[in-house]
Amino acid sequence: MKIKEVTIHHLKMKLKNPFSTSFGTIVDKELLLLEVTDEKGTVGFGESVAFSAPWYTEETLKTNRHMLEDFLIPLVLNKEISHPDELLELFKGIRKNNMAKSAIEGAIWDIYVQQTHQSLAQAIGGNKKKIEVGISLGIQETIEKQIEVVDKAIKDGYKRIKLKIKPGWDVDVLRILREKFPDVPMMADANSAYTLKDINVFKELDKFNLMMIEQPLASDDIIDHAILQKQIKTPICLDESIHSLEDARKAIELGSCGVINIKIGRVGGITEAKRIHDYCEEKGIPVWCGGMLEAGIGRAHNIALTSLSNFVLPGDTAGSNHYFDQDIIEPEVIVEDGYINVPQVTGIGYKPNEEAIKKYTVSSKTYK
Ligand code: OSB
Ligand code: MG
Repeated sequence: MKIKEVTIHHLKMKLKNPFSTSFGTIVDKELLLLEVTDEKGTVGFGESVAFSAPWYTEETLKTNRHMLEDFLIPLVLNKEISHPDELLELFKGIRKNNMAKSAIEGAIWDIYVQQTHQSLAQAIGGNKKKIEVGISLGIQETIEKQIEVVDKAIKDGYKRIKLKIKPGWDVDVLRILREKFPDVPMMADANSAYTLKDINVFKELDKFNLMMIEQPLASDDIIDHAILQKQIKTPICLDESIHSLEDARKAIELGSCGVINIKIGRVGGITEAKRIHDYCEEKGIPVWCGGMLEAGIGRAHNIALTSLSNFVLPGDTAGSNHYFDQDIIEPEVIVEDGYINVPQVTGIGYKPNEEAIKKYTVSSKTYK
């Protein structure tokens, strides 16, 4: 294929429920939607999962636009690309900025699978026909409200419940939830809110039979995580610390984690995500697919990725209706009894809903 045109749409989608983590609260999900057209007129979509502010990683919507406009789009325009894997080499001279790279890579995978008449899952070697899903629940204002949202998520069929924790909202909350829901698969995500000085918090959490504790320590650390992992039996899952296959290799060699959360945006695309998956499989490290409150395009990519064999733990890919009144794809992503069916048709398996996209679009700019 030869890319002839890229349009960046800036979308703003109101979340049904504001999402609170140890850093703060997201009320509106803003995203860049990339519409990429090749010389045959095939159109592919990609989604940048960067947020408006750099609280999760250093990337933001604006840094993504800058990278796309000034570096990444000029690199792909009019280049002959025969397989999306080639983008890793093409983007090699640009350090990090993984979410920006991933947005354009996702759109190119979309074009590639349409032109080779296969589903995205099939193209990357995913065999699962349905995937298990969990749900990530934000910090609530009161314990009563927290119990209520957990109860609803269980009734909705989600296969595991992830609770966000922060200092002051951790051991007591988890103890109450564990007493109320003794058999539910549960885990906690700290988004880097602690240090090794908080070891007693983790020793307490260790008593609640959690599936794992996600990213307890600094977002750029793998050393202290290895020290912590030696002192608790609950597996540590790394999220923010893993940006590449190299990061995964180092963390696994050091014993910094027992599980890895793979996010396509954080690692720079589907190709790198698959490589991390393959490496973890070889090393006996289970993985699962994380979420970034994606709209439909990013969600569709996550579902295809999760069809790979070593995604053995439920991911954060909840149904569209958990996040938005209306998603930007048709059909929307539907969770039934805690499962999503992996689309088997050509392409990503969902069509962009042009009307919905238009409704949410704040601005669009085309590059050619
Ligand atoms: O740490 O996994 C995280 C959302 C935004 C940024 C970081 C994280 C999350 C979630 C929600 O946990 C996952 C989702 O429902 O998309
Ligand atoms: Mg996380």
